[in-house]
Amino acid sequence: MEAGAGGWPGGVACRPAIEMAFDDINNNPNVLHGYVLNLHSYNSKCQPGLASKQMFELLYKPPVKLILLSGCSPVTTVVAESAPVWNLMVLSYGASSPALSNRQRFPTLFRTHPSANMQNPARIRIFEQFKWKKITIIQSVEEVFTSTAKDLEEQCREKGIRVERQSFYGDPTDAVKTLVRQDARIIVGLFYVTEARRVLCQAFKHGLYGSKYVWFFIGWYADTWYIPPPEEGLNCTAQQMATAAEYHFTTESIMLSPDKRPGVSGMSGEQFQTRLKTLLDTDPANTGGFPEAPLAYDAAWAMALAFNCTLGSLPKGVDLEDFNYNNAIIFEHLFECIRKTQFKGVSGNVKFSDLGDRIAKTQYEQLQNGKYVLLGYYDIFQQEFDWFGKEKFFTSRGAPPDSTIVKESLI
Ligand code: ABU
Repeated sequence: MEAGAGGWPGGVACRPAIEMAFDDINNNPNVLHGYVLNLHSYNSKCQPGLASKQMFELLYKPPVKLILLSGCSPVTTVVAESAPVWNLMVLSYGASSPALSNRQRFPTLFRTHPSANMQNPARIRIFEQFKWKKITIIQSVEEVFTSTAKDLEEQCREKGIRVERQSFYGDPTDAVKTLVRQDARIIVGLFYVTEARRVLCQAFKHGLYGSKYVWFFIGWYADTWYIPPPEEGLNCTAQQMATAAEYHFTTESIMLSPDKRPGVSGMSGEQFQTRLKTLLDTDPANTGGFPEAPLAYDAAWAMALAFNCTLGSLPKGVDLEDFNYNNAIIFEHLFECIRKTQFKGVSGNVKFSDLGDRIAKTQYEQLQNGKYVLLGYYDIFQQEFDWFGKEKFFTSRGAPPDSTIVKESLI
């Protein structure tokens, strides 16, 4: 399963990454020797209804499938809620929703994509850095963003940071007007990229950009995301969008291993990316799913290594090819093997928490003069904050205050 358009157009780069992994695994004599992995895929366009229909087709058309790979959060949610009924494991390479970290609701889900909640302590670290005690969240009403916003609000409250929250479905115009009325200054946006462009355009129209404001956007959009594609019919020019986008901050988990040494596939992160670029027809900076492609490649390896481990652990006389949707024995062995998975992938060390989540560091970037500049890193577990001091603001006074400063004078 993949997401190819819609909420997150990640399939454009993630599909070739998964195909590359299948080729590499099939050509590797040390993994699944004597077996050939076959991919059966559909483009669910990040639409959960369409994905449910496609999943039934996949399951009821032979051959029997051994595992489901899924992309974006809304699709992973429906797939992972249903999969246990067929004794199927789900590996997601593209789902960031914090709501998926729930073993009651998603008992057989593991993901190589870190949860969006990982970004929240990193955001709070920046709020503290610039002494912001009041922030505003604007989000679209999808579970992935609602659960992220709820966690951010709770964590801010614990740190004494006041939070206002606005949500919208589809058209953000009213929500942006409310931000203006509320005098929002430090604004965190949580939405897919099409909505991000609509919000930015409305921010431009309502003057919610420039020296008094700091915007935080999600860091996994393509580098040129704010340039409006003509088919979206946005009422803002590319120049207006670039003006409103200048100096925004982003946070995102590190998805490409910086280690130059090769991992289990024989490639380093950089070598993987160089190879992937040769398979794409479009500019990587503008290709959906390019940042997440290492997670997709590693999801396929996690699956293959777990099959390999299952082959070695099954009782005598039982083989992987005996699997059917009523077979709990093979399923239980596979679950244990994925749970224990640990390897050096092109996205970093792959290892899952008890909730099936991936652990990763966060990186900060800022758009400066139309280019993203790396500002630093935050490691949530070690609580290590590396800040390079490269941030820029519109005035020499530095970071703007989080609200209007009322000057009081004694008469
Ligand atoms: N980095 C892509 C996340 C997409 C999603 O969670 O739906």
